[in-house]
Parts: sequence; structure tokens; C-alpha cells
Amino acid sequence: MTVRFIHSGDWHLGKSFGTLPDGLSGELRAARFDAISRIADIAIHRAASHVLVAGDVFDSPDIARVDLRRTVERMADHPNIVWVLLPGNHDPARSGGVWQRLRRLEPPPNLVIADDAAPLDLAPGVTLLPAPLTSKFPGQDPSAWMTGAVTPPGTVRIGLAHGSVPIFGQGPSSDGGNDGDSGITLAADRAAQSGLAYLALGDWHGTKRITPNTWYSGTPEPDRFPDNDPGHVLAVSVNGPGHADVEKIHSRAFTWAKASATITSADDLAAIDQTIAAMSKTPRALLLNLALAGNVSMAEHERVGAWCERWSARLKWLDVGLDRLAIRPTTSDLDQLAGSPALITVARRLVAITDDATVDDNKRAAASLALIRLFGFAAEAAGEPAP
Ligand SMILES: [Mn+2]
Repeated sequence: MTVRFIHSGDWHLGKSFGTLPDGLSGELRAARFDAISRIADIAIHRAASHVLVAGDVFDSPDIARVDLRRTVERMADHPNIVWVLLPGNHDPARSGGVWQRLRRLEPPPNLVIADDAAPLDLAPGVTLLPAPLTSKFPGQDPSAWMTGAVTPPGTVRIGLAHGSVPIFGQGPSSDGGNDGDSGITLAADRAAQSGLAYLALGDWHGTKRITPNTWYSGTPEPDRFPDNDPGHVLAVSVNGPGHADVEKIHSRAFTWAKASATITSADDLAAIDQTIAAMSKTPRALLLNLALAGNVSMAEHERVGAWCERWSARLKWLDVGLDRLAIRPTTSDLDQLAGSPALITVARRLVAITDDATVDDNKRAAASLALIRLFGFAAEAAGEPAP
């Protein structure tokens, strides 16, 4: 008996990305709904009958009704796939909650809300044991009931749960972000304890293998600059009660990545060019958080600015941090201030602040910015365009 399904989780539909530029936040919001269709394509391609979503389907119980409707419509587009949705800490199953609102929209029969901790038949001989969350902080392991769940002998038992598992030497696997840190601890050996062929977990937004048959799928569409490995779904084949084959499949539209470099000239950015090329074949789909540090002259600082502008135009988003990139005016930089010894004194004082490791980072960043402004004004006064 073989059952094939897609394991996904942490869709966070409706997430607003309010701190990002307007147009971008709209695109990222839309990409999360589009992920449903991409997952359907993956399911069809892998001949998977079910998509199991391990919690946090919705970012908030207050998701707009039209977005609930949008979710239903996306799933209704694929009547041959059964979508099984588990309530997580962002969208717990409680009276008056998001799942009741969803039911009032009369979703099609291929949308299954797994909001009851009771065996649910997926296919002949295959039973799902879901561990829905009924509150943000349930205070106990919601998967514990799986161990005592009675199923006929030979049944393939598949678990579906949302929360963190303690990882050897690392503590709980919570991802520490606003959207993944549920504070709910699940037994890491739940699959073994409860005779599960596979345990599909959500909460951790990166893809992570806990045991050969216990995995976090991660979110299919990244939602932040990651410290983990988001942007995949898992195609799972279970052949009998004891064995699961798991394949990690790329599902994201946008790649979020972090990079950092310490530079002394804009030429050093060539290494970042290569890093960007390695991160994504499609720069327009890349959101890059870049932290630059080091010391550069005024002229090099201008070149760094031009480099940033070029990549801002080519990438989906360049979020560049220049706080730790200090200006070191050269003799020729200082020559620009030759008409005013007072300005040279000011410039030297600012350089001394940026040089002083005992001064806090904010003050040093402010001194650096003041230097850039100072030279900008000097260039303007000399009739040159400001850098
Ligand atoms: Mn989550």
C-alpha cells in the first residue's frame, strides 16, 4: 500500500508585510496565495492525492473574508486534490475563530479542516492523526493523544502537528521569529512513540529533518530573511506502516537572502556580485539583505552608492545596511574642505568618532552620515553635483 502526499505548512496567508514598501508588500502577499496553485501543480506532477498543511495556514484569525474566499477558490480549482488544513498557533481552532468563518463559506468537499484531535481516514488503510491547536498557548503537547489513538491493525498512521521539538544540543526548534515561535513543545520521538509512518510538522519555517520520518516542511514561500531553509514542500511516499520516502521540492517564487561583507573599496563588491549570481538565477525574484562594514574613502563611498543603486534596480528588493561602513576621508577628500579650516577640524573630529571602538554603534553611524553630508555640502558649494 503506497500513499503519496505533499507535506506543507506555515502558509501565513494574509500576512501584510506592513514595514516593507507598498508595492512590494502587495506582491509578497499575493505570492502566498499563488503558492497554493504552485503546490497543486507539484502535487499533480508527483501524483500526490493529498496536501497536508501543518498549521498556520492563516497569519491571523482576523484575515479578511475576501482572503478566506480566495483561499477556498484556489483549492476549489483543484478538485482532485484533498487539502487537509491543520489549525496552528496563528489560526487556532476556537469558537468564533477563523475555521468557523471558513466553514460558513461552504468550502468544497476537497477542503478538509482537521480541527478535531481524532483519527481521520485519508484513504483505505491510511489514517491521519491531527493535533490541531485550540489556543495560542495550549500548555501541553497537543500530539500526545496520537499514542493512544486506536486504529485497525496494519493501518498506515500519519501524524500532523504544529509546534517545536527539542533538538539535541540546540533546545527547541522554534525559529525565533514572530511567526514561527509558537512556544509549543512536541515530543521529538512522537513518530516512534505513536507508531507513525510519518509525522508532518509545522511551525519551523525552514525545511528540517528531525528523524527519517519526522520532518518540518518549512513555509513554501519565505516571509523573512532566513536563518533556516525556507521555500520548499516535501513530497512524501509512504509504503506500508514503517517506511517513508521524503523528497524536498523547491516551491518559492521569491528568494530571501542575507549577505555581509567588509570592504575597503567598491572593487571588493565584485565578490557580492558573484554571491548574488549564486543565490538566484533570477535577480528580479531576489530580496537581499546586505550588511556592509569597513572603511572607505569618500570617492569609494560614492561608488558603493552607485553599486547599491544598480542592484536596487535589478533585484526585487535590496535592503542595505551601511551603518557599519565608515568614511575615511583621504587627503584629496580633505582638500575639498581646504577653503575652511573649521570644516577640516569638524571632519577630523567626526573621523575620530567613527574610529573609536568604545563609542556606541549608533553614534559612529551618525558621525559617518555627518561626514557624508559635510563632503556633499562642500562639493555642492564648489559647484559639483552632490554625491
Ligand atoms: Mn508559522
